[in-house]
Amino acid sequence: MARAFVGVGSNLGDRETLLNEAVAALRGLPQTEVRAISSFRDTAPVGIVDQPRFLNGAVELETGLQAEALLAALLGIERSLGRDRTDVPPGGPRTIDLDLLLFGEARIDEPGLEVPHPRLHERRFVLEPLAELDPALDVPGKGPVEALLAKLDSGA
Ligand code: PH2
Ligand code: MG
Ligand code: MG
Repeated sequence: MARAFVGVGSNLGDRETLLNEAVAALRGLPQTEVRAISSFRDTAPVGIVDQPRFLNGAVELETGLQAEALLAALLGIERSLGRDRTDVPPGGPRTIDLDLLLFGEARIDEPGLEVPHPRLHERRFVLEPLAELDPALDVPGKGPVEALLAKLDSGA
């Protein structure tokens, strides 16, 4: 079993309902338990700034799935909740985004699957929900989430 963390985000449609539906779908995955859910926070868009504000959170899972199978399941949940990738630039608006942030202590670099998520350590909308779940949580190769947040706060 692995302890995995999934980032959840939405900036199109009824954001809160979509995040709750995503969590319900995560509960339905085989060999997988939802252990904890962060609060959902309203955040300013990062990257493409000219798009609606996001609702973001993080979910802690205990799973017997392999990382590749979990990723495929996350993409399936995105599709089931109306995610349409046609004609949308990377980082553009979406009904639902489920990102595999951490998979135990694993470091994975495969086409389509990079864990820890490559931009996790510089994104407050990811670090804050993770720190709410576990401030000492280790990001392999980067350090504890609370230290990564402190680094952002200091502007370093
Ligand atoms: N996701 C992005 C790009 N920018 N900004 C916020 N605030 N929240 C997000 O989830 C987000 C973003 C690409 O996945
Ligand atoms: Mg994302
Ligand atoms: Mg994504």
